[in-house]
Parts: sequence; C-alpha cells; structure tokens
Amino acid sequence: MKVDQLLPLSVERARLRVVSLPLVSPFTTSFGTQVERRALLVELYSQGLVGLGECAAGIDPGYSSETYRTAIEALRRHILPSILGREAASVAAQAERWGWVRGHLMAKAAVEMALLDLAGQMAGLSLKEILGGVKERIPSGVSIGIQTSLDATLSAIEGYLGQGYQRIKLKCKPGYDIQLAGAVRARFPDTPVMLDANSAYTLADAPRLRELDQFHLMMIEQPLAHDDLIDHAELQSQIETPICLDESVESLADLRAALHLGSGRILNIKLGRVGGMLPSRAIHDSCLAAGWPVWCGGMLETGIGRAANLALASLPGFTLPGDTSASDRYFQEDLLAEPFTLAGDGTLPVPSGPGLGVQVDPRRLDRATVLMEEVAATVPMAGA
Ligand code: NPG
Repeated sequence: MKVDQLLPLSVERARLRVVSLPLVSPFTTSFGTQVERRALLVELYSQGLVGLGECAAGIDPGYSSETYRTAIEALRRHILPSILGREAASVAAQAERWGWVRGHLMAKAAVEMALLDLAGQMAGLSLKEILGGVKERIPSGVSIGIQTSLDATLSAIEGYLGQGYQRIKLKCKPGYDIQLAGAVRARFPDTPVMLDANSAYTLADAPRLRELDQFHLMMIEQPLAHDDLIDHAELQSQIETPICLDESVESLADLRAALHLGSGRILNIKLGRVGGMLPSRAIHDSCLAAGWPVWCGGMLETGIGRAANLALASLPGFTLPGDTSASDRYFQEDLLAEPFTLAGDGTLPVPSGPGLGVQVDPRRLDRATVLMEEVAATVPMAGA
C-alpha cells in the first residue's frame, strides 16, 4: 500500500503534551547524563479518532540542536498551523505543507507519526503495511551508557545477554575506549559488540581509534563531529572497523555526500533525526541500493515512539540489530497498556494493529503528564 493511496485527511484540532518518565538507571553518554525521558507527544484529532506522535528531542541540545521546548515552539507557531483544518490527499501531501519550515526535524517527525497513525486507523492498515515492511519481529540490541567502572559494564553486558539481547552497544569517549573494548573482548570474545562515541573524537585521534581494530568490533558509531563527513571519510580510510554514521546524516542530501565521500559503511536511521518515517524510508532505500546496511537507532522513546521505530525496522534493509530494546530496559512503567517485552530469542514484535498498533493506558499517561496545551490554527499574539 502506497502512502499516497491513503484517505484524504484533515486534522480538526491538535494537542501537545509533555510527559516525564524516570529511567530505571541513569544513561550516560559522551555528552551528558539523563535520568528521565521527557517526551513531547503530539495528539491529532480527526473524525473521532486521535493520532499520536512522539518527538525524539530531549531536555538539552547535547545530541542535536532541538529540545522538546524548541519543538513546542516550532509546532505551535509554524508546523501545526500549516496543516490544521486543511484537507490534503495524503500524509505526504500534508508534510509538503510544512516543507517551508527549515530544520526542526524532530518536531516534524512527531506530527508525521501522528498523521500516519491517524491515516492507518482510517484505512485499517498498520504502519508496517503503510511503509512496506517485511518483517514481523525485530532482532534487538541494547545500548549501555558509560558506567562507573569496567566491572559494572561487564556485569551489565552479562545481564542483557542473559535476557537475550543480540547486540551490545557501548558508549565510549577518549580514555574510555581501548581498555573498555579489550576487557569486553576478553570476557565476551564472540558477542556482537559496537562502540558509540557521539562525536567525542577528532581526526587527531585516528591512531588511537586504529588500535580498536584488533577487537573486531561490528562498528564504531559517529566518532567525529556531528556535522562532519570529510574527516569521517579520512578516518574510514585509516581504520578497518566500519564507521556507522548517526548525527552527520539528517537528510538524503547528507547521505548522498556520505556515500560519495566514503564517510562510513553503515547508517543508523533515527526517524526523528531525519524528519519522519517517509524520509527514513527514502534514506533506507538509498542505503539498500548502495549496499550500506542500516539499523534503527533509539532516543529512549516511550512505547509510542518505539512502536514507530519497530515498524520502520521492518523494512528489508534493516539487517542489523538496532537500539529497539524492551520497555523495561528504560522504564518501570511505560505509557502502554501492554509494554514491549523481549522474547527469549532476543526479538521484539512489530505491531500489527491499525496505525501505530499500540494502546496507551490513559491513567499512566495522566500520571506522566507534566504539561498540556491545545494548539489553534492561528497563534494568538499574547506572549509573543
Ligand atoms: O535504546 O533508545 C535507546 C538509546 C540508544 O544510545 C542510544 N541513543 O546517541 O544514539 C544515541 C543515543 C541517544 C539517546 C541520543 C538519547 C540522544 C538521546
């Protein structure tokens, strides 16, 4: 089913909601520590139905320039007023209406997700069916933040492998890399392991990064600057470990440049980072054609964003386990009536119901809500 064949769609009203869910354990990367997932949700109302979208942006602009607060501003002033009350033939046609807005990709992705949820409910199709996904279950990896000691890292790995996770991703930074990889390889010689630097290195670190080659890692993710492709290409020519790009690819144009330059060999696709599921699919298609394997990244999403990630990961080019872990890896209590649980074989199911295919538990949602706002088609001047 092509998205363009979905029913015409008009959004009658919209609501923004901020939820706060404490994480089961603090999550430390090279750019900071998170103790809660504060997520902006978009609720779109049409014909008695509500479509839900989750914005990936967090509290601080450490990963990208967007935060949930910049997303609120972009949504309430520019993106939502572009579509409210205006019928369009498809989700793609609605998305064209906010095409004039530069940037704010995570904000746009949240609205697109809610529109696809609505369209899927109206047409009786799951997101997987809308996108053209082919898989029913997704092999899951887990991302382990920087721990207080190597021992703590090793026991965290042991715990997750015991649960069935198929791939371990370890956050790293200069000085917390070679010893880390060595200790992990000594204890887990055959486990699929990768490192994620979140842009913590420069090209001057190439000799140090080359030392990692001896550990036969699956890949090293985004070692260099968030907006760089040229140095990544130079680094890739100097190391054997495949480079996986994340932050540096926000669009098809970025991907084209990365493929042209040889800035890596693998891509992490995050639907928030690239502005939605439809742009994600286009990027996936290009990677498939170019022979770059892809996997689905995560940004500590609640069950709502997780459902969309799983649908995306059902596309054929997602051949590597991603950061789509079970709800209990993140939260004591997810927002869903039925949280995502990891099967013994280390997979999560792709939801098969219409739209996102998940049920939010209204009491859990209420408990987690910290802010709520209705968005009108026109923005009042008060408080400008
Ligand atoms: O399992 O959702 C998850 C987290 C995976 O490591 C993960 N995400 O840099 O990819 C990343 C990192 C991240 C988390 C980035 C939160 C931004 C915010």
